[in-house]
Amino acid sequence: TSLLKDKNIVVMGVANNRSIAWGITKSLHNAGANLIFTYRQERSKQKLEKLLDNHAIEPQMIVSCDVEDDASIEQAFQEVGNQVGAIHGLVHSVAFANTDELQGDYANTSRDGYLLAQNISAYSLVAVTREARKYMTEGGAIVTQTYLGAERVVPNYNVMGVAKAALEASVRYLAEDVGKDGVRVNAVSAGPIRTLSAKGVAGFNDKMSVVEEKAPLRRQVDQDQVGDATLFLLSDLARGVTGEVLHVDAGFHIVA
Ligand code: 0WD
Repeated sequence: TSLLKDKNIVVMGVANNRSIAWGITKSLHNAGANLIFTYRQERSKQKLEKLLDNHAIEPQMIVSCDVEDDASIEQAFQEVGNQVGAIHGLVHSVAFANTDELQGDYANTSRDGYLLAQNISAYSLVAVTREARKYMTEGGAIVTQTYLGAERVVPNYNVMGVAKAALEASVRYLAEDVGKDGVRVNAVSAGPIRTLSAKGVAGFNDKMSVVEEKAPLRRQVDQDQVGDATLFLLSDLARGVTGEVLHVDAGFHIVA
Protein backbone atom coordinates (compact mmCIF):
# COMPACT_ATOMS: atom_id res chain seq x y z
CA THR A 1 0.00 0.00 0.00
CA SER A 2 1.03 3.64 -0.04
CA LEU A 3 -0.94 4.80 3.02
CA LEU A 4 2.06 6.69 4.38
CA LYS A 5 3.73 7.80 1.18
CA ASP A 6 5.85 10.96 1.73
CA LYS A 7 5.07 10.91 5.46
CA ASN A 8 7.98 11.45 7.84
CA ILE A 9 7.54 9.10 10.79
CA VAL A 10 9.79 8.94 13.87
CA VAL A 11 10.12 5.48 15.45
CA MET A 12 11.45 5.21 19.03
CA GLY A 13 12.34 1.89 20.67
CA VAL A 14 13.86 -0.60 18.25
CA ALA A 15 16.29 -2.58 20.42
CA ASN A 16 16.49 -5.72 18.23
CA ASN A 17 14.53 -7.81 15.72
CA ARG A 18 12.07 -8.89 18.42
CA SER A 19 11.14 -5.34 19.41
CA ILE A 20 7.55 -4.34 18.82
CA ALA A 21 8.96 -1.22 17.19
CA TRP A 22 10.67 -3.45 14.62
CA GLY A 23 7.34 -5.04 13.65
CA ILE A 24 5.97 -1.52 13.35
CA THR A 25 8.95 -0.48 11.23
CA LYS A 26 8.22 -3.21 8.68
CA SER A 27 4.54 -2.21 8.42
CA LEU A 28 5.37 1.48 8.01
CA HIS A 29 8.06 0.77 5.45
CA ASN A 30 5.66 -1.33 3.39
CA ALA A 31 3.22 1.58 3.50
CA GLY A 32 5.81 3.88 1.93
CA ALA A 33 6.77 5.99 4.97
CA ASN A 34 10.04 7.90 5.30
CA LEU A 35 11.45 6.52 8.55
CA ILE A 36 13.50 8.27 11.20
CA PHE A 37 14.76 6.24 14.16
CA THR A 38 15.82 7.14 17.67
CA TYR A 39 17.89 4.88 19.90
CA ARG A 40 19.24 5.05 23.42
CA GLN A 41 22.07 2.55 23.53
CA GLU A 42 24.89 2.36 21.02
CA ARG A 43 24.31 -1.40 20.91
CA SER A 44 20.72 -0.88 19.79
CA LYS A 45 21.88 1.50 17.08
CA GLN A 46 24.24 -1.10 15.67
CA LYS A 47 21.53 -3.77 15.71
CA LEU A 48 19.12 -1.37 14.08
CA GLU A 49 21.57 -0.48 11.29
CA LYS A 50 22.14 -4.15 10.58
CA LEU A 51 18.41 -4.93 10.56
CA LEU A 52 17.66 -2.05 8.22
CA ASP A 53 20.46 -3.16 5.95
CA ASN A 54 19.23 -6.78 5.87
CA HIS A 55 15.73 -5.63 4.97
CA ALA A 56 16.89 -3.04 2.44
CA ILE A 57 15.19 -0.27 4.36
CA GLU A 58 16.87 3.10 3.87
CA PRO A 59 16.40 5.21 7.01
CA GLN A 60 16.03 8.92 6.61
CA MET A 61 17.90 9.52 9.85
CA ILE A 62 19.05 7.71 12.99
CA VAL A 63 19.26 9.98 16.03
CA SER A 64 20.28 9.41 19.65
CA CYS A 65 17.52 10.09 22.19
CA ASP A 66 17.40 9.17 25.87
CA VAL A 67 13.87 9.84 27.06
CA GLU A 68 15.08 10.29 30.64
CA ASP A 69 16.77 13.50 29.55
CA ASP A 70 14.79 16.55 28.38
CA ALA A 71 17.83 18.07 26.66
CA SER A 72 18.38 14.85 24.69
CA ILE A 73 14.74 14.82 23.55
CA GLU A 74 14.81 18.47 22.58
CA GLN A 75 18.00 18.04 20.63
CA ALA A 76 16.81 14.88 18.87
CA PHE A 77 13.61 16.46 17.60
CA GLN A 78 15.39 19.66 16.66
CA GLU A 79 17.81 17.63 14.52
CA VAL A 80 14.94 15.75 12.92
CA GLY A 81 12.86 18.87 12.31
CA ASN A 82 15.81 20.72 10.81
CA GLN A 83 16.63 17.91 8.43
CA VAL A 84 13.22 16.61 7.31
CA GLY A 85 10.96 19.63 7.85
CA ALA A 86 7.54 18.47 8.94
CA ILE A 87 7.08 15.39 11.11
CA HIS A 88 3.82 13.53 10.34
CA GLY A 89 3.97 10.67 12.78
CA LEU A 90 5.60 9.46 15.97
CA VAL A 91 5.80 5.93 17.34
CA HIS A 92 6.61 5.75 21.06
CA SER A 93 7.59 2.17 21.94
CA VAL A 94 9.66 2.68 25.04
CA ALA A 95 9.29 1.50 28.63
CA PHE A 96 11.43 0.51 31.58
CA ALA A 97 11.17 -0.75 35.16
CA ASN A 98 13.59 -2.55 37.47
CA THR A 99 13.17 -6.30 37.02
CA ASP A 100 13.21 -6.90 40.78
CA GLU A 101 10.00 -4.87 40.94
CA LEU A 102 8.26 -6.89 38.22
CA GLN A 103 7.56 -9.70 40.70
CA GLY A 104 6.15 -10.22 44.15
CA ASP A 105 3.99 -7.65 45.93
CA TYR A 106 3.28 -4.29 44.29
CA ALA A 107 3.17 -2.86 47.81
CA ASN A 108 6.93 -3.41 48.04
CA THR A 109 7.67 -1.06 45.15
CA SER A 110 10.36 1.44 46.14
CA ARG A 111 9.89 5.18 45.65
CA ASP A 112 12.82 5.27 43.22
CA GLY A 113 11.51 2.28 41.28
CA TYR A 114 8.07 3.81 41.03
CA LEU A 115 9.46 7.11 39.76
CA LEU A 116 11.80 5.39 37.32
CA ALA A 117 8.95 3.41 35.72
CA GLN A 118 6.77 6.52 35.49
CA ASN A 119 9.63 8.60 34.15
CA ILE A 120 10.68 6.36 31.26
CA SER A 121 7.37 4.65 30.52
CA ALA A 122 4.78 7.44 30.96
CA TYR A 123 6.32 10.90 31.30
CA SER A 124 8.43 10.22 28.21
CA LEU A 125 5.29 10.35 26.05
CA VAL A 126 4.47 13.79 27.43
CA ALA A 127 7.99 15.06 26.78
CA VAL A 128 8.29 13.68 23.25
CA THR A 129 4.83 14.95 22.33
CA ARG A 130 5.82 18.42 23.49
CA GLU A 131 8.96 18.43 21.33
CA ALA A 132 7.51 16.63 18.31
CA ARG A 133 4.44 18.86 18.05
CA LYS A 134 6.72 21.82 17.25
CA TYR A 135 7.44 20.10 13.94
CA MET A 136 4.02 18.49 13.35
CA THR A 137 2.91 21.53 11.41
CA GLU A 138 0.90 19.60 8.82
CA GLY A 139 -1.12 17.53 11.31
CA GLY A 140 -0.35 13.91 12.06
CA ALA A 141 -0.55 11.16 14.61
CA ILE A 142 1.24 9.81 17.67
CA VAL A 143 0.95 6.16 18.73
CA THR A 144 2.26 4.61 21.96
CA GLN A 145 2.34 1.00 23.22
CA THR A 146 0.48 -0.08 26.34
CA TYR A 147 -0.69 -3.27 28.05
CA LEU A 148 -3.74 -4.69 29.82
CA GLY A 149 -1.93 -4.38 33.16
CA ALA A 150 -2.98 -0.70 33.05
CA GLU A 151 -6.65 -1.70 33.38
CA ARG A 152 -6.49 -4.85 35.48
CA VAL A 153 -4.26 -6.51 38.00
CA VAL A 154 -1.94 -8.74 35.99
CA PRO A 155 0.28 -10.70 38.40
CA ASN A 156 3.88 -9.38 38.52
CA TYR A 157 3.27 -6.49 36.11
CA ASN A 158 2.96 -4.30 39.20
CA VAL A 159 4.75 -0.95 38.91
CA MET A 160 4.63 -1.12 35.13
CA GLY A 161 0.85 -1.54 35.21
CA VAL A 162 0.56 1.67 37.18
CA ALA A 163 2.92 3.42 34.74
CA LYS A 164 0.80 2.19 31.81
CA ALA A 165 -2.33 3.53 33.52
CA ALA A 166 -0.63 6.94 33.60
CA LEU A 167 0.41 6.47 29.99
CA GLU A 168 -3.16 5.76 28.87
CA ALA A 169 -4.51 8.74 30.80
CA SER A 170 -1.77 10.84 29.19
CA VAL A 171 -2.94 9.66 25.76
CA ARG A 172 -6.33 11.23 26.50
CA TYR A 173 -5.01 14.52 27.91
CA LEU A 174 -2.46 14.86 25.12
CA ALA A 175 -5.12 14.09 22.51
CA GLU A 176 -7.06 17.08 23.80
CA ASP A 177 -4.00 19.35 23.68
CA VAL A 178 -2.74 18.56 20.19
CA GLY A 179 -6.15 17.90 18.63
CA LYS A 180 -6.31 21.64 18.03
CA ASP A 181 -3.34 21.24 15.64
CA GLY A 182 -4.90 18.31 13.80
CA VAL A 183 -2.68 15.82 15.60
CA ARG A 184 -4.16 12.57 16.97
CA VAL A 185 -2.82 10.55 19.91
CA ASN A 186 -3.68 6.87 20.42
CA ALA A 187 -2.35 3.72 22.06
CA VAL A 188 -2.14 0.09 20.99
CA SER A 189 -2.64 -2.37 23.84
CA ALA A 190 -0.88 -5.51 22.65
CA GLY A 191 -1.14 -8.98 24.11
CA PRO A 192 2.07 -10.49 25.52
CA ILE A 193 4.87 -10.79 22.96
CA ARG A 194 8.29 -12.32 23.62
CA THR A 195 10.76 -9.41 23.54
CA LEU A 196 13.79 -8.23 25.52
CA SER A 197 11.60 -6.15 27.85
CA ALA A 198 9.06 -8.96 28.32
CA LYS A 199 11.84 -11.19 29.69
CA GLY A 200 11.94 -8.92 32.72
CA VAL A 201 8.38 -9.73 33.81
CA ALA A 202 8.19 -12.78 36.08
CA GLY A 203 5.90 -15.59 34.83
CA PHE A 204 5.72 -14.17 31.34
CA ASN A 205 5.42 -17.57 29.63
CA ASP A 206 2.31 -18.37 31.69
CA LYS A 207 0.68 -15.17 30.47
CA MET A 208 1.27 -16.21 26.90
CA SER A 209 -0.27 -19.65 27.35
CA VAL A 210 -3.35 -18.20 29.08
CA VAL A 211 -3.94 -16.00 26.01
CA GLU A 212 -3.75 -19.04 23.75
CA GLU A 213 -6.29 -20.81 25.92
CA LYS A 214 -8.78 -18.01 26.61
CA ALA A 215 -8.61 -15.37 23.88
CA PRO A 216 -11.49 -15.47 21.36
CA LEU A 217 -9.00 -16.06 18.54
CA ARG A 218 -7.23 -18.83 20.57
CA ARG A 219 -3.75 -17.60 19.63
CA GLN A 220 -1.02 -15.12 20.48
CA VAL A 221 -0.45 -11.88 18.68
CA ASP A 222 2.91 -10.94 17.20
CA GLN A 223 4.93 -7.85 16.36
CA ASP A 224 3.60 -7.73 12.79
CA GLN A 225 -0.03 -7.54 13.95
CA VAL A 226 0.84 -4.69 16.30
CA GLY A 227 2.70 -3.11 13.38
CA ASP A 228 -0.34 -3.15 11.11
CA ALA A 229 -2.64 -1.75 13.84
CA THR A 230 -0.13 1.02 14.50
CA LEU A 231 0.02 1.72 10.77
CA PHE A 232 -3.78 2.08 10.76
CA LEU A 233 -3.69 4.57 13.65
CA LEU A 234 -0.95 6.60 11.96
CA SER A 235 -2.73 6.66 8.63
CA ASP A 236 -5.60 8.69 7.31
CA LEU A 237 -7.86 5.64 7.69
CA ALA A 238 -7.97 6.53 11.40
CA ARG A 239 -8.55 10.26 10.83
CA GLY A 240 -11.60 10.17 13.12
CA VAL A 241 -9.86 8.32 15.95
CA THR A 242 -8.04 10.00 18.85
CA GLY A 243 -7.57 9.45 22.59
CA GLU A 244 -8.25 5.75 22.02
CA VAL A 245 -6.70 2.53 23.31
CA LEU A 246 -6.94 -0.12 20.60
CA HIS A 247 -6.52 -3.68 21.87
CA VAL A 248 -4.49 -5.93 19.61
CA ASP A 249 -4.66 -8.99 21.82
CA ALA A 250 -6.69 -11.62 19.95
CA GLY A 251 -9.65 -10.35 22.00
CA PHE A 252 -8.24 -11.47 25.35
CA HIS A 253 -9.38 -8.36 27.24
CA ILE A 254 -13.10 -9.05 26.65
CA VAL A 255 -13.04 -12.47 28.29
CA ALA A 256 -13.71 -12.96 32.02
O1 0WD B 1 4.55 -8.24 25.66
C1 0WD B 1 5.13 -7.22 25.33
N1 0WD B 1 6.38 -7.26 24.91
C2 0WD B 1 4.39 -5.93 25.36
C3 0WD B 1 5.09 -4.73 25.29
C4 0WD B 1 2.93 -5.98 25.49
C5 0WD B 1 2.31 -4.67 25.47
C6 0WD B 1 3.05 -3.51 25.41
N2 0WD B 1 4.41 -3.55 25.33
C7 0WD B 1 5.15 -2.28 25.27
C8 0WD B 1 6.28 -2.10 26.23
O2 0WD B 1 5.83 -1.82 27.53
C9 0WD B 1 6.98 -0.91 25.59
O3 0WD B 1 6.29 0.28 25.89
O4 0WD B 1 5.74 -2.11 24.00
C10 0WD B 1 6.83 -1.21 24.10
C11 0WD B 1 8.05 -1.82 23.44
O5 0WD B 1 8.46 -2.93 24.19
P1 0WD B 1 9.21 -4.22 23.59
O6 0WD B 1 9.26 -4.16 22.13
O7 0WD B 1 8.60 -5.38 24.27
O8 0WD B 1 10.67 -4.08 24.25
P2 0WD B 1 12.17 -3.84 23.69
O9 0WD B 1 12.43 -4.57 22.45
O10 0WD B 1 13.04 -4.18 24.87
O11 0WD B 1 12.26 -2.27 23.40
C12 0WD B 1 12.11 -1.32 24.41
C13 0WD B 1 12.97 -0.13 24.08
C14 0WD B 1 14.47 -0.45 24.19
O12 0WD B 1 15.25 0.23 23.20
P3 0WD B 1 16.84 0.59 23.37
O13 0WD B 1 17.30 1.24 22.10
O14 0WD B 1 16.96 1.57 24.49
O15 0WD B 1 17.55 -0.70 23.72
O16 0WD B 1 12.70 0.87 25.06
C15 0WD B 1 13.93 1.39 25.34
C16 0WD B 1 14.65 0.07 25.54
O17 0WD B 1 15.96 0.22 25.95
N3 0WD B 1 14.19 2.31 26.42
C17 0WD B 1 14.55 3.61 26.21
N4 0WD B 1 14.64 4.36 25.10
C18 0WD B 1 15.02 5.66 25.23
N5 0WD B 1 15.32 6.21 26.41
C19 0WD B 1 14.81 4.12 27.46
C20 0WD B 1 15.23 5.48 27.54
N6 0WD B 1 15.55 6.06 28.69
N7 0WD B 1 14.62 3.14 28.37
C21 0WD B 1 14.24 2.05 27.72
